[in-house]
Amino acid sequence: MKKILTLLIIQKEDKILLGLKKHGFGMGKWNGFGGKVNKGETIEDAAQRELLEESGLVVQSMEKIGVLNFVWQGNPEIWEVNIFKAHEFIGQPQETEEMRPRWFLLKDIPFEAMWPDDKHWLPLFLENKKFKGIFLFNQSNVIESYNLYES
Ligand code: 95L
Repeated sequence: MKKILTLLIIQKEDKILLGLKKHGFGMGKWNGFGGKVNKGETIEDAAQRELLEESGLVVQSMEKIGVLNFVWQGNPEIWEVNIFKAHEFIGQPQETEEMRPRWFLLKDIPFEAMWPDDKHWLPLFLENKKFKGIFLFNQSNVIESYNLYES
């Protein structure tokens, strides 16, 4: 069982926009914007829709930077997360039911309050290096093992 998901991070000069997830899975962590791809929707359309739903922002162009697979111990689902970067956007970041957006300077990225895989791939992302990888999480959402490579 494979689920296709999106993750979009906006990078402007020396900062990135993240959102504090207010409810549900990953609550309390600073995330990129994204979610599930619906039937009949392209991955790019889903990335833009989720950004709008979660932050109020519209982007017209984005770049695909990476693909990560997440495997969960005790769960047959594999998540394929398609990771995009945008530089330009329309609108002002809005707090939504789901997310509280905030800009972080690249030197102050809150890795301790992010998903633990981020410290591995976000440095590549910030340097526009394309990557692929796979992360195995245990039932406490701790990384058991991973493989990550530039592509
Ligand atoms: N900026 N990174 C994220 O938003 C992120 C990173 N890794 C994850 C791993 C599992 C998961 F369920 C969610 C995320 C996630 N949102």
